[in-house]
Amino acid sequence: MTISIDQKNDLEMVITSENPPTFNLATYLKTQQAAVEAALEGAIAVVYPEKIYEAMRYSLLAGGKRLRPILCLATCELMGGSSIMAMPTACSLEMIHTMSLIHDDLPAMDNDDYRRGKLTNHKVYGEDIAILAGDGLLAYAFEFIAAQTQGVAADKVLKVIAHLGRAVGAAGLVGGQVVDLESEGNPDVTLETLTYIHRHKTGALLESSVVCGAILAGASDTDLARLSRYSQNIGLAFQIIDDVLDITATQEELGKTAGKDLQAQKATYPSFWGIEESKRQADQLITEAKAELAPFGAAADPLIALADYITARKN
Ligand code: GRG
Repeated sequence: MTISIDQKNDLEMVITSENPPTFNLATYLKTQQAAVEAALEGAIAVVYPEKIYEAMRYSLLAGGKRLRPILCLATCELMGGSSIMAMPTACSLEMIHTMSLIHDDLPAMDNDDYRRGKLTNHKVYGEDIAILAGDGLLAYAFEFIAAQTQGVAADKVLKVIAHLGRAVGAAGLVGGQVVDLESEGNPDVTLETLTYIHRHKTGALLESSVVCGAILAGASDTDLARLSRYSQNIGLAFQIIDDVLDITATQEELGKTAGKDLQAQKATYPSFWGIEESKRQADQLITEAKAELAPFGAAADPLIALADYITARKN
């Protein structure tokens, strides 16, 4: 008897269900990244005035790890929801993240020429259009959730919009960026201030990625609190590793200028702890993050593997 591909796959499923395979992060990331790329590609059409839509698409579709959307999809699925429910929010997280990178790279802020291996938005379109491309992405992100989310009750969509709005504004990214700008070149920045900067500038959107995925799936308050602690820990670990990579990785690996923190006289975790202790602190945060997921068992494998990826990544 010839075995068809489907039957062969069925056979493989029987074999693997007897010996459950370990979760394969590389395959998972590839699948999820492809799904996110396809959704982002279809999210913004180029219409009149074409220049602004092209500028928005230039940075949005420039690659990147797509970590925030993937965290959102993974958490929604962990809590019993579907990727269809979460995809508009996942895309909007990437729109917000991308707009924050466009504005962060402006001459008035970090003044960077490269991002995601390409020229920065203002280098291609000019500062005026880059500011507006960021504004366009930010506004569209909220419109996109409100207009495109399907299969989720309106009160949950509203909760997601409120959570994300808080994460982006002065209580989140904007606040973190302000303290970061104020601290530049100040040799007396404390560890508390540095942690404030990163919990807000980087941590707030990563937390929102996880929590919003859970809200969409209707997670309980207990699970939301648990997932919030998980995401706060991975958020801080993410930034510690970012600081380490700024010193240890090359421009080719990072896709942006390396060594910027030292050049701008920024306080970083390695400047307080050194590289090895910084890595140890990040590992400790990841261990604590993963411990929060214990009650979910094997269903949390994607979130556990994503936490490990944060410290193992090379860019
Ligand atoms: C949000 C309204 C609003 C304004 C922007 C400029 C600004 C306010 C905030 C700065 C936020 C910022 C750039 C934080 C750094 C976050 C960070 C570690 C970025 C790198 O993220 P990765 O490694 O990048 O996930 P990829 O390219 O992989 O997506």
